[in-house]
Amino acid sequence: MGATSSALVMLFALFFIERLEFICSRTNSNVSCIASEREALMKFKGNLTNESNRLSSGVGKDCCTWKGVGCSKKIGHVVKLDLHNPIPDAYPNPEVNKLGGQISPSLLDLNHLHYLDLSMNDIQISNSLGSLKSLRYLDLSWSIFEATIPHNLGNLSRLQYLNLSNNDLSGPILDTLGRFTSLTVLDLSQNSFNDSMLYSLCNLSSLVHIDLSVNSHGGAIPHCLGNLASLSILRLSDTDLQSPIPSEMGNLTQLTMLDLSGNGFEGEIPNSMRNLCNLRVLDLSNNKFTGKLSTSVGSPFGCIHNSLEDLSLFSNKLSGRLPNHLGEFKNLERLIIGMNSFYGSYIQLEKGPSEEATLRSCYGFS
Ligand SMILES: *[C@@H]1O[C@H](CO)[C@@H](O)[C@H](O)[C@H]1NC(C)=O
Ligand SMILES: *[C@@H]1O[C@H](CO)[C@@H](O)[C@H](O)[C@H]1NC(C)=O
Ligand SMILES: *[C@@H]1O[C@H](CO)[C@@H](O)[C@H](O)[C@H]1NC(C)=O
Ligand SMILES: *[C@@H]1O[C@H](CO)[C@@H](O)[C@H](O)[C@H]1NC(C)=O
Ligand SMILES: *[C@@H]1O[C@H](CO)[C@@H](O)[C@H](O)[C@H]1NC(C)=O
Ligand SMILES: *[C@@H]1O[C@H](CO)[C@@H](O)[C@H](O)[C@H]1NC(C)=O
Ligand SMILES: *[C@@H]1O[C@H](CO)[C@@H](O)[C@H](O)[C@H]1NC(C)=O
Ligand SMILES: CC(=O)N[C@H]1CO[C@H](CO)[C@@H](O)[C@@H]1O
Repeated sequence: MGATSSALVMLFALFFIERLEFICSRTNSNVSCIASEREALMKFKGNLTNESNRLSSGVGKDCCTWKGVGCSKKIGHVVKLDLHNPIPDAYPNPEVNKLGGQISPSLLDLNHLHYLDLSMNDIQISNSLGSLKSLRYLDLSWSIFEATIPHNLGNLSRLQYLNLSNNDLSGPILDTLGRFTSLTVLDLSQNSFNDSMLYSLCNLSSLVHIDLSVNSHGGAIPHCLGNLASLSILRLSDTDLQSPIPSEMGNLTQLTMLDLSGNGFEGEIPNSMRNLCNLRVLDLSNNKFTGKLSTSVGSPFGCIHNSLEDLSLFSNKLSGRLPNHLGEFKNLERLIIGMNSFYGSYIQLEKGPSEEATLRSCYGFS
């Protein structure tokens, strides 16, 4: 549990520090904008359409006080641009808050930019993005108007947070993923990536959160994924993955959430997964897993019994008698086991230490 907390603390620290620095810089009237950076921002703004009140200048010429701009208190440089669309579903016209247009190369004059959030807009991304070498946080979710990704994005080797979700992307970013050695959070979900990229993540040991769900990666989970010792959240649902799960998944002891649903996984659920002592949510539904529960997650040994809160095995080819010791899952609140070939009348689930911690719903018993 302690180790999980530290992974989560790392994750939150990343956001919190960014935010804190932003607030400090915004409220400190002494930080004033560097002239060349003001010029760059003006050009950048000039190439955007519908900039709807973002980057609006406050009082005077100090660009550090502009909405969405953050400067470092220490060095005075612009370090943050947060231009996410605050009202993505504006009624009646959802387009009205979206930034449009192109990213101007003038952005490169912001040498110290480490935070860029352009999410929920309609922006044309250019290659200049790959030259913003100081970037640590990049959010382009729901934002890329033309579905291409700069080929040189891999040059952003300091990135800690990368979110490209919901862009209908397919393309060569995959070749360069392995260069993001500082990456903590990677979200490529809801795109059309069609090659197996998991292998290239194996050396990225800082990863805490991976979401590749809803793509067409295909292939298998590589054994080396078990190297990602800090991984807490792994979402791989609906990605056309196949083959058995490697037993090295049991090495990911910091996992709190594992979603492998909606794929073609087969074979037995590996015994080693009993060792996932921090796993709270396990979704293996809609796959082709076979074998008996008693030899896998349902085994009476291993600490997964203490942590699991939500378990779905719905729609697999699991069989055999439902093991009595299912009742030993102390914190299980939801269990979905329908569409399998289990037998056994019913399971007595033990009450947990408090009412909240007892099983709330249980589907699939025939
Ligand atoms: C940005 O705007 C300038 C001035 O209007 C124009 O010359 C330039 O072509 C634009 N660049 C892009 C990338 O749109
Ligand atoms: C810009 O906003 C106006 C409404 O203010 C809208 O009619 C127009 O479609 C938007 N243009 C783009 C490119 O989003
Ligand atoms: C980006 O990386 C490529 C190698 O993949 C290199 O050729 C190029 O010069 C780099 N670009 C910048 C701006 O550093
Ligand atoms: C990525 O962006 C989407 C949409 O903005 C958001 O819902 C999601 O939480 C982000 N992912 C991560 C891991 O932060
Ligand atoms: C992936 O998609 C591209 C087009 O975007 C296509 O050329 C390529 O053949 C596809 N690869 C696979 C393995 O399906
Ligand atoms: C991981 O690192 C090792 C040692 O540096 C290297 O041999 C291997 O090719 C790397 N794997 C990937 C997938 O990049
Ligand atoms: C990883 O898992 C494999 C297979 O379960 C096991 O043999 C190996 O000892 C584990 N490695 C570590 C570092 O825990
Ligand atoms: C160096 C500098 O500009 N210091 C100013 C910071 O802001 C306060 C008031 O907000 C001024 O009194 C200082 O002179």
